[in-house]
Amino acid sequence: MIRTLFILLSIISVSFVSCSNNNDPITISNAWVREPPPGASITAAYMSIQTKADDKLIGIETNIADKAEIHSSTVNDQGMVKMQMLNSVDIPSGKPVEFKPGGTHIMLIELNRQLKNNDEVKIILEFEKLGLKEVTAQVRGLDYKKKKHDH
Ligand SMILES: [Cu+2]
Repeated sequence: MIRTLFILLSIISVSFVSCSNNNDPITISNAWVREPPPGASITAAYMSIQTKADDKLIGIETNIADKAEIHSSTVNDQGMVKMQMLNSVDIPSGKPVEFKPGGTHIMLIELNRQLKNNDEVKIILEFEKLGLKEVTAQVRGLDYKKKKHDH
């Protein structure tokens, strides 16, 4: 009986420890999705990604869009934003990598439902070494600087 209790307690403490943030090799902060204009079927997700070892982000999965791609943005001479698909993004150990408007971002293509301000969206990041990481991103409203996107 005591032995059973001990095993039970150690299982509980192990699962408690594995849930704590300090032990997680991947830290995601400020994850958000831009609220698309009504009827639009495309939007972008942004976040800050930090890992405890050198790794690479190699894929994105989500159930809110048919496709999710990693894109980079560059501004050309005419001030137009050009986006390019990336196969992976290096995440160096201990240095946060920012996915942000005007920079590297996650493109959500063929949205399968209308996203509204404050909705929560699940996005799964796939890392080359660390595997999968589920992220909850908050949808933020349309009060942002508009830029012309040239796909
Ligand atoms: Cu894009």
